[in-house]
Amino acid sequence: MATDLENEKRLAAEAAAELVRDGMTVGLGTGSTVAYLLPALARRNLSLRCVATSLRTGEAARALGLVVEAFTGVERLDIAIDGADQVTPEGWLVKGGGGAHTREKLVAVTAGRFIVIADSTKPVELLHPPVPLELLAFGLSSTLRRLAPTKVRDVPVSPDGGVIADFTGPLGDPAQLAAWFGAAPGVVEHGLFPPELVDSILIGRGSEVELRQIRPRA
Ligand code: A5P
Repeated sequence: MATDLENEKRLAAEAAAELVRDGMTVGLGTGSTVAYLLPALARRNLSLRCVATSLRTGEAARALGLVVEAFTGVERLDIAIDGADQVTPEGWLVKGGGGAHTREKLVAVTAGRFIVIADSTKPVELLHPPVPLELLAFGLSSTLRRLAPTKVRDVPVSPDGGVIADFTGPLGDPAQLAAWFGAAPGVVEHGLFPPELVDSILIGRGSEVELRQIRPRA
């Protein structure tokens, strides 16, 4: 079973790597599905400039010969490719299982096309908890009380010094919940990604890859 899932991740990642063209600027996501993207991209021997959403992805990509730049000076990306924890038919995502959702969202919003890669366990009809959060350490107890039920995750702080936590309450309407998190002082970023961010989702299913086109093709 584990092998089947790994194969689905690999198939989705390899299909996404084929969407990348020579000369592009590319955002690289984080996670076990993206781990299959990096070698698939490196094998294509294209001239690319990449930015990475985590230190781990950056190191892995460089080790494979990909050019990874600091995101500080990059205004626009042609494409970004990343995994997700949950995907709905409408294109809502929950991300941040690896705690990298703040950088992932910044990279996704910068990209002309944001492509999501997933195995067949990721599609859901309705999003469910937990929703990952990154919180400021300053005032943490106050923020946690206002966002209850939210628990700090037992992981290191993010590379930007944020505390990784999980909201475990009911989701209801994801747009309303996203707006609530977005307006809450102390929240650096939340793991709800709206369909407006997503170009398409590639889902590995058995030996096939299902394409869900979220944004209408230009
Ligand atoms: C990292 O913080 C996450 O958003 C990942 O992109 C997400 O958890 C998907 O990871 P896997 O590909 O390992 O399932």
